[in-house]
Amino acid sequence: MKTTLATLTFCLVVLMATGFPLEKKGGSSSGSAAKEKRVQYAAWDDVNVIAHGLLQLGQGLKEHVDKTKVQMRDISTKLKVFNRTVTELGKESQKLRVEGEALKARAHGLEDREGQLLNVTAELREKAEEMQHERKTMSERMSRLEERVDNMLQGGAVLPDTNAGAKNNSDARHIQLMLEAQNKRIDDLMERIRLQQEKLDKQNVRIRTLQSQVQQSRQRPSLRNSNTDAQSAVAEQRDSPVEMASDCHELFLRGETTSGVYTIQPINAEPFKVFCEMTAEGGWTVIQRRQDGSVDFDQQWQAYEKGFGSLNGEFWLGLEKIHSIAKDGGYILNIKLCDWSRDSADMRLPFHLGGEETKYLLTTWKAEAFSPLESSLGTDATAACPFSTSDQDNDQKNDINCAKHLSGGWWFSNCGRSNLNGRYFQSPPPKQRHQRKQSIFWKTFRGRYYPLKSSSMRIGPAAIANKS
Ligand SMILES: [Ca+2]
Repeated sequence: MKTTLATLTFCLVVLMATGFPLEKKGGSSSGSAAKEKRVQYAAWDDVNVIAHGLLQLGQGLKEHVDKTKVQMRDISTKLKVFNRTVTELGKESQKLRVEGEALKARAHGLEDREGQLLNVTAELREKAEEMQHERKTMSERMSRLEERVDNMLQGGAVLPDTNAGAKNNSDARHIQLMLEAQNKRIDDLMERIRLQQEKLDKQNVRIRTLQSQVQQSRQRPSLRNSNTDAQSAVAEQRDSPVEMASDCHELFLRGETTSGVYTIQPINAEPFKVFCEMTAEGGWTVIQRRQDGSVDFDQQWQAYEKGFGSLNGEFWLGLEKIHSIAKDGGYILNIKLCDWSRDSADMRLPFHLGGEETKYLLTTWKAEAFSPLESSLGTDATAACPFSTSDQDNDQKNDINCAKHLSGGWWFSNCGRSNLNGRYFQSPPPKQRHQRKQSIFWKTFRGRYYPLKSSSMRIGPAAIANKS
């Protein structure tokens, strides 16, 4: 461009220097023809020079326009790329925001749970303190009594009233028994407090991890990196044993409200799948379901230990899994029965299930006496019963193998009280008694020979049952 301008300027200067011969021609009208011709030649040269200059100028301008076009194209390509990047960044940051919100919500949920656990722990601690106080009072009374007994024994010859001595002795024995019972309760409570504390610690770890994740996803400058990191951190968290809920109620407390199949991991156990029934009061873990006879329940010890059937249909969860969920205590067993005229029964009993070494001893208890309905499972006389199958006879009938005599595996005592794992009979049931007695029955609901239409057994922490 500069060169073009220089050329043009040069041409103009040349023109000025020649004194614009064409104008001069108009100025001297009296000049000769020869002179005129010379002037005309000079003017032609000038025109050539100018034309040449203009040509160069034109070329220069064209080059400049071409260059500018290329530059414009570059700039517009760059702009497009920039626009795309801005849109992508916008999307990424939106995704991150959503993820951050989800993490925050989870952290919040965990904080709530921590609060609940703290309350429970405080309650338990209070109870334990009360117990300890009671124990102290008892032992004071005990030592006073012992003192009195000693005094009486020392002055035995002088004391004619032997009845009073005997009475004091029986009082002392009574108090000693009470004291032992109290001690056992205190030990139980201490153990529960320890377990609660363990859970609380795990929750705390989880809350801290989540909080730091939320923090990180907020702070990280590179959007793309933080996105993948947060995702992998969440995935890691899901896979870690701390993350898995220990039962359906914990899932419920974390915000799961839909019944269905979930994976849980009780403390000191491998993860496994369960069917959770989410109700308004909490999350129940289903351990048995009969409804259509689609699964054969006439199985042996190993099958009853591991579990069988389909979680969405009929199934037995498995003694080992039930034990691992409920081993910490404080669980309720909820049994539901239904007959063919749609009458139903519903029982809730606190229970404890021992491990393999106890043959999965089922213990049930109640503050008051068992109701007639409940007495088909537990009675005040025999509230604890080991599990039996046809290949493991642990029942209380010496001459009979209840499981072989009937069908399936159950906590058989005398073969005649209940069996929810018996054979499934469609309606109408067989007429022969010896067949019907192999069925699913509950003596104190519809009698010994009535094959029930459906049954379900589920377990949940006592906290659920107290709510309903
Ligand atoms: Ca037997």
